Amino acid sequence: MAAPRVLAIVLAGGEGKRLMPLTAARAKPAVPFGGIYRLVDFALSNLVNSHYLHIVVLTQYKSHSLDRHVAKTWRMSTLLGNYVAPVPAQQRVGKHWYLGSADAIYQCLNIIEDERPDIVVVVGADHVYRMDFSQMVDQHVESGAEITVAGIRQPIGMADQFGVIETDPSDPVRIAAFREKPSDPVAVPGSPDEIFASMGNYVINADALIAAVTADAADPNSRHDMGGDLVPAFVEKGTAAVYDFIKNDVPGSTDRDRDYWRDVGTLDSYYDANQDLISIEPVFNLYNDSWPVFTGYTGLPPAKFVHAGPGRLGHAADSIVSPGVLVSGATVSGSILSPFTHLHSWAQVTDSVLMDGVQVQRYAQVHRAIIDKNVVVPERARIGLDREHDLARGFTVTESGITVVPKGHVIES
Ligand code: ADQ
Repeated sequence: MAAPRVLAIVLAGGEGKRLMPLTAARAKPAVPFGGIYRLVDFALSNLVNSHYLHIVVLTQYKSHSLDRHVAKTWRMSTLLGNYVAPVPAQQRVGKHWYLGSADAIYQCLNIIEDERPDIVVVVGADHVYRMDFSQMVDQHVESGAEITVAGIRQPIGMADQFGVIETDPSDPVRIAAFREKPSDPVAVPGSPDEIFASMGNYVINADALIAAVTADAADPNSRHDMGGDLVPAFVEKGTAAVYDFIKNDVPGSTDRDRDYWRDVGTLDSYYDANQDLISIEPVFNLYNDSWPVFTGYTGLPPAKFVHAGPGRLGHAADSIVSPGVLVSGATVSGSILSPFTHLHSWAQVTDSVLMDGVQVQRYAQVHRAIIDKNVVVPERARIGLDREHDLARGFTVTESGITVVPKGHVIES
């Protein structure tokens, strides 16, 4: 049988309120991650590595840096007809923005109609993971379902953040019930502490998707959401299947990161996922060149470590150091340094994430902090060492004590 024609849609219009202040000036999928990446790079790399090369990225909220990143980084040769195209909300069907993720697809039906795919792969834009979507498509075609939802086991305490899937005991691939963010979740049979959570990734027959979003658009009671409205409608019809992520076999994965998937929806989960990259045996391995994560930086100078005199040995341990970084007589551990961060003599940076262009001046100390782009940490300043002082200066301090300094913040000396 010929391989199906596949169009991929990346839902990238989400606001990411719980990631404030990192999302104050940019959409969540554009939030920098792991030094040189943006969150959307993980979904896009997965699609490209799965050989799906007709991709539209639906953007809306504060989309400028996201549109620019996608257009600049992911521009492909059009010679073979392949593309990754950012599609900002266009108000094609009325004078309103996307009302929800299903409405975003409805408003872009012209793209599906022009492209005429057999199957549409719809994925979220703000998760860190590796996945071969072609394996999910294979199961989808074999099962005869109209929609297949990717599922992963998660702690039951997190049920109110996910769509929760209940399967049919006599046919474990069929979804018997699906509830979006329930307060009374049903656990996985035989595993009372876990739920089967939707990963927000769907494989859908193109005809069924067109019919479903069109019906949804006409329903005045719908919130026009993929998880809240569209998936439950397919479940009701009995045509929804689940693809268990545990089956996904990505080349080069280690036993440790084979089923790694993180929804970096909060500042604490964002911080933890960054730390997962650092450990000696990484929880998520960026160095798997069989399934690379692509991103945009080119033409940067190499990172440089300078011994700036007695007692000023510039070094970094247990850290990720991007190109363009300069560590001059400063000490770094357990941290992520993004391009063009510059650390000066006697500065100390521990267990932190520094975004592009951050400067840490002499004798300054940064501990368990996320510092957004281009912030200058002045001489002798201390960040992340005194919670009350950090709050008083207008920084965000998370439940687990991570201090977040927003983009453009001027820290007083
Ligand atoms: P949430 O992440 O809460 O749950 P949502 O906020 O709709 O759902 O975000 C899903 C994706 O759609 C994100 O990539 C987001 O950027 C994008 N998005 C949101 N609103 C959009 C809009 N108006 N236009 C375009 N894109 C938009 C979803 C599912 C759950 C599932 C979790 C997994 O609804 O069932 O468990 O993802 O994290």
